[in-house]
Amino acid sequence: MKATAIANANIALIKYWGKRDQKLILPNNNSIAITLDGLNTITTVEFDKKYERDLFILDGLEIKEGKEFERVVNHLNLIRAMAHIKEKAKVSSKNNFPTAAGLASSASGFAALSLAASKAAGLNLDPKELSILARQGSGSATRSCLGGFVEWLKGEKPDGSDSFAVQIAPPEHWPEFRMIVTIISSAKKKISSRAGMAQTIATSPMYKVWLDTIDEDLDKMRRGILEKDFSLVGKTAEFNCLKMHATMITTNPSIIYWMPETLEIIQAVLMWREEGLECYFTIDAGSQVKIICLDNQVPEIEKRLQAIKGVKETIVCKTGAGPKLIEKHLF
Ligand code: 2P0
Repeated sequence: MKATAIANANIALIKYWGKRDQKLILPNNNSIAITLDGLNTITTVEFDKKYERDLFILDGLEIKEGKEFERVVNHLNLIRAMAHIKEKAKVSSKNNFPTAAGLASSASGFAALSLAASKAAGLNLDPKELSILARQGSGSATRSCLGGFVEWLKGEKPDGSDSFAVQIAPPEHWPEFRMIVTIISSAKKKISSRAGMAQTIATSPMYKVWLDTIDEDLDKMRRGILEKDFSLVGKTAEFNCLKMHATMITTNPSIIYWMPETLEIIQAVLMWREEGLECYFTIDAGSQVKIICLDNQVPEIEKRLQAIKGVKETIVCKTGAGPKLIEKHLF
């Protein structure tokens, strides 16, 4: 009744922003992401009658209450109901990157938890079933249930049975594709994505435009990935990111995740492109900027990033694999 899983984070090229169902976590639009190698969560889960309550340890610290704890317990409850078991669980989880800094830790976190806990509970889920389960922990986790270039289908059904992840292309389809994650601050953000997207739907006049123009972005992105058209992928990702931030900025009260360093990197990327160094940026619900490029540009971009004062660290990621079970348990 013990299992351990590793899952990679993912970064969206076409963003998920807004839910049609808060409880089942059903999105208003499809999204497309790359699963990143190198940014991962390892989670061990054990169901056993020796545990009187669910225990959750994150990066070595026990979390006994609060929203984070409740989300894990709710997820365990879902899995207990699926497996017809009653035992409480011990969950230990470790991220190899800063939590909640706009680096999608909930994506790798709920993908790893879903795989480890379902296995520990005696279930053998296929990727579709796993992504439907992970989705109910955190929307972006749906996409971390497969490797490579992944689309999360919004689905139409009220029960969410058609809202899951599908692979557009495996990691080896485009070995030169890179994402450079820049770290400018490891501080936790003030407004969660969950609250931010709800506020956007409720108050931003731009949200309608977001929904009206999303299919065009999705079509271009799918085509760009399949044809390995780097300019199309980069331009479309950057534009989609800016549209999402436009909906955030125009909520009431306004949500601005960007910090001065964020804008500094944006300006730099635009300038580098004018100079012929082709790269693009994307930014999630946080201040960190991710730069999209091809492998031959990485040394030059890294050199230039290091010259920007506010950049603390850079992490170069390739497209990574989907989640898998591993033998080495955390406890
Ligand atoms: C994305 N984000 O597509 C978008 C872009 C943030 C900005 O998915 O409420 O943590 O758990 O479903 O998955 C972050 O949202 O939100 C996210 P919930 P989640 O990556």
